[in-house]
Amino acid sequence: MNQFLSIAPEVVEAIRENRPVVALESTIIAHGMAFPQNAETAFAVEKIIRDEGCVPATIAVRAGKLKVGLSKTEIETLARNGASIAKLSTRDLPHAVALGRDGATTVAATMRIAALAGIRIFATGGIGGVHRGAAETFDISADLGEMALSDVAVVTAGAKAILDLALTIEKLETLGVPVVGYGTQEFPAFYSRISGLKCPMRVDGPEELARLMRAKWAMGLKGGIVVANPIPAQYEIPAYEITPIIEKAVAEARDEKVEGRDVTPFLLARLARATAGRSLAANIELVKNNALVAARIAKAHAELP
Ligand code: PSU
Ligand code: MN
Repeated sequence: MNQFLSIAPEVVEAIRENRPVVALESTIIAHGMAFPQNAETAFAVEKIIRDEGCVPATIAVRAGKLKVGLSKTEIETLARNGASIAKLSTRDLPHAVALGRDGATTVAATMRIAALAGIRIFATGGIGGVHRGAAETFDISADLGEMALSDVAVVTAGAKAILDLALTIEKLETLGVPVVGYGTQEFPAFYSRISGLKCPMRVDGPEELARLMRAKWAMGLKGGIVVANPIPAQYEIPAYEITPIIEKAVAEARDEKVEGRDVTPFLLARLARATAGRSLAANIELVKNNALVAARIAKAHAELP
């Protein structure tokens, strides 16, 4: 066990007994949504995973420890103090650990910590990717690089529509990461089920995905799997409605010189405001749906002969 890890007893036991565990990130709590919806969503997601017979493990950094499995109080602290909590990607972990800091972990950092703990499935809302205008800004989320390194399957509603989805898929192809449509051939665009882009492969159901996971890692192929799971139809915001709003938010970010780790939270907050909360409602529902699918995959993976 890595000396920097601090794993909740319930999670340790489940991992030891090969019972299904689903990892969850904390940046979405601290920086992806506002209070109190962020706390409510974090608790709802953990409950969905428990109701499926799995153990949830929300991941963050506390006093320099890589914490796997947070208490209710710890989740609530992250939710209430959003803006003042550090957003930690993989590159930030050594500093936070060495100096005994606290922070919320992105998809990249959560994948790394989950892999260290031996957790193979992780549910998020949407992974980071290649930002629009990346040819000039070079803004490509570390989530993509991590996908090539950590052996974790990440259930995600495609990638956020604030990104350049075509370039995101290209980058994942270069990195050798399977992008698997879950019950669809279409690569979903977070708020919308349709992006006009295709996934290079498709599976139908948790057993097929579990077999893909085993095949990949048993062959010694390192790295993650993108499980592209579309938002349920009743909650989607059609692309023609959300696209102009996104374009406006991206232009505002550029005009206001928002950079680095602040870009994604800025865009999410602008969208929530511009859609009078509709993007937030969609975000909440797709996260819950991803948690449900991740739990089913975790069970199928634990039950592989
Ligand atoms: N998905 C959401 N909301 C979020 C994020 C994902 O629905 O807030 C976060 C994730 O933690 C992801 C991060 O890893 O945004 C990407 O940030 P960046 O683009 O700076 O890598
Ligand atoms: Mn970035």
